[in-house]
Amino acid sequence: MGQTIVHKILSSHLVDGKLTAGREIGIRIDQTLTQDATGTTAFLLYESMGAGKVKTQLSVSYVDHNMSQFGPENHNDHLYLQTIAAKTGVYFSRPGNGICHQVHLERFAKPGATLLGSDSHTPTGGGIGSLAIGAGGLDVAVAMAGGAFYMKCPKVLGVKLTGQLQDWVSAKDIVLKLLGILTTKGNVGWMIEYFGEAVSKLTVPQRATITNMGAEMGVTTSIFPSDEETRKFLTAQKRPDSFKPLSADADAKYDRVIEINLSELSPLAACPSSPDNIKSISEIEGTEVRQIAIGSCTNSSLGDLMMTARILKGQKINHNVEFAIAPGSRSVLEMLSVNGALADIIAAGARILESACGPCIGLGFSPADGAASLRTFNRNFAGRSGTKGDRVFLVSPQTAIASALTGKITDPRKLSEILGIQYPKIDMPAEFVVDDAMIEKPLPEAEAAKVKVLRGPTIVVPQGAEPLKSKLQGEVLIKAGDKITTDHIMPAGAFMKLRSNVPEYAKVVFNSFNEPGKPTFAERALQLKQKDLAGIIVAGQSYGQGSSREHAALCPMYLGVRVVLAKSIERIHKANLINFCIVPVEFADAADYDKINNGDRLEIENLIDAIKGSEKIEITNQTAKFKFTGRLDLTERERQILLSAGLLNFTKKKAIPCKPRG
Ligand code: MIC
Ligand code: SF4
Repeated sequence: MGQTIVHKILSSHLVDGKLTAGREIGIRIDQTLTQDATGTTAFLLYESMGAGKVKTQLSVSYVDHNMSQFGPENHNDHLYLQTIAAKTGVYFSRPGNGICHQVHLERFAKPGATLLGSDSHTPTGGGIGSLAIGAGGLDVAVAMAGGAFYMKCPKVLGVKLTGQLQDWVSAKDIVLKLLGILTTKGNVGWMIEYFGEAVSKLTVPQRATITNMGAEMGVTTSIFPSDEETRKFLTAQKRPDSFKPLSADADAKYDRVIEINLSELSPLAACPSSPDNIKSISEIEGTEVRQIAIGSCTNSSLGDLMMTARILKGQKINHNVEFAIAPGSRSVLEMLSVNGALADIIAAGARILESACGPCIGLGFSPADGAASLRTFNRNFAGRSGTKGDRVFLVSPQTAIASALTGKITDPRKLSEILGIQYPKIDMPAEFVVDDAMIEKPLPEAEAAKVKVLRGPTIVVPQGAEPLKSKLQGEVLIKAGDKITTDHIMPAGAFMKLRSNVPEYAKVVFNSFNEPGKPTFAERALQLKQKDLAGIIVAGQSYGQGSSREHAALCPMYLGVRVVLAKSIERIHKANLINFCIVPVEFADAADYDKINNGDRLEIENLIDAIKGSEKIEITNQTAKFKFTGRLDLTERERQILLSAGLLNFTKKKAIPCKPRG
């Protein structure tokens, strides 16, 4: 039987296990990426492994998230990252050079390569045919040290694209359509592979918009074939040698196929406050909008910004709307300025934000109370914009600009009727401006040895976990509902500057659930810890959606949380829990969730024995006086990690050198 692209790349990188869906496999990682908000911890943990120079073909450290620099924390992190990169043979993309995923796509990603990134949107690289996977920083640190990356061998969902996008309908609408079908939960263990006649009509950045938002579905990654469009993009980026063709065999079989006819698509939006709350623009048309932003790693490519400039040429932003752009990379910004498009955007009344994550992660440009905000981003989780009770809609650049001109949510297809604006056809340049001056290359050995690593006083080396005890006694610290995101667990925005100081950052675990005048989650957890009782988190379905931030495990671990008991847990977060020795348990019978309350005392008699070899674990609710069963869905390796008190110890004990399969 023929192979899918996913299987071709997996089999050429397999170092452990067999390619049977659901079974654990280890793959060799060719490239890694880290960004500052997760990278500081990743490099601190990497240092504590004593691994020296990175063993990958290429590792890049980006600074793109924490760029507001209120106080010394962010700059301390930047200096640490710059010097540790120089020491360990890692490329360093300086602040201002752009958002990691956009820059990586432009300058480094390769068809057929494996890429592991400490950011959930690493699958952006799937747009160029890379098998690009998001993971926690510790997993990336292990990969930098030459270790394999472990995951369950995925099932492959083939998404067949047919037809042709109509004018004013975009790649964003394709992925929003798919989000409406697949939703943000229930897709753990799948990878998406795109195929079909319409693929060749999408540019690499359009494909990257689509693979980027696979992260919102919870799939392990998404990938496109590598074809003439890929060659064109790599040639325009002046790295034609990185090209290699890649497609599924004609008789490849997918585990499931979904077909999307692009000719039938219309502009869509993800409405507040979940990326899968999809409505067509016609359903929400006319809603008054006060704030609009174009940017983020989803929609900030040259094509997106040229579209913005061409539509805005000679127009003015509606006076009720604050409108901002954040180009995805310095190269995009420079090209806009050289070709004059930036002048048209400025003349229309746009605010120009720096090439960084910015408002996407609640760092500035938060909307007013009650104001609807339209963004071309990928996440609209409640409060992520920095405003409690926010109303954020995720849309395409075309819809965003149309609405910016009218002040109301507007179907861009009506722009010609309303303002006489014709659809601008955007041709990609044959050559991009390529200037890697803001990317520092690895140093020769002798020079690297002389580099002094700068670790400012706000940087605190994270502590490892305590070993688990055989008898666990603990208390339910929080009973949360379905679809709890890592933004709920570990808020970003203004708190993100505390990323490299776990004791401080841990104070805001589950901050949005804290009530004024009552002890916070962190205070209650530390009180329990002092009494030698474990903290337990109880949650519904799809716990830990969204970002890869391992702080959502590391900080609860610091506070003494030892068990997460949920109806289901998302892939990256589950791996992070295990890496930091928090036991992920799923309810065998979801009905037991209803019988547990905040503050209940739970007891597990034989925790270590269960971790050693059982798929079930018996739990007693001493408060409500009943016993129930939890599921331990763990691979043998994950059991060993838990028994070793986390991945760091496990790796120190038993480093797995990563060799190609012979
Ligand atoms: C996000 O979009 O939520 C982030 C911020 O990029 C995170 C990483 C982080 O929390 O640092 C992600 O997507 O993994
Ligand atoms: Fe940055 Fe937003 Fe992309 Fe995360 S989703 S990497 S915060 S732009």
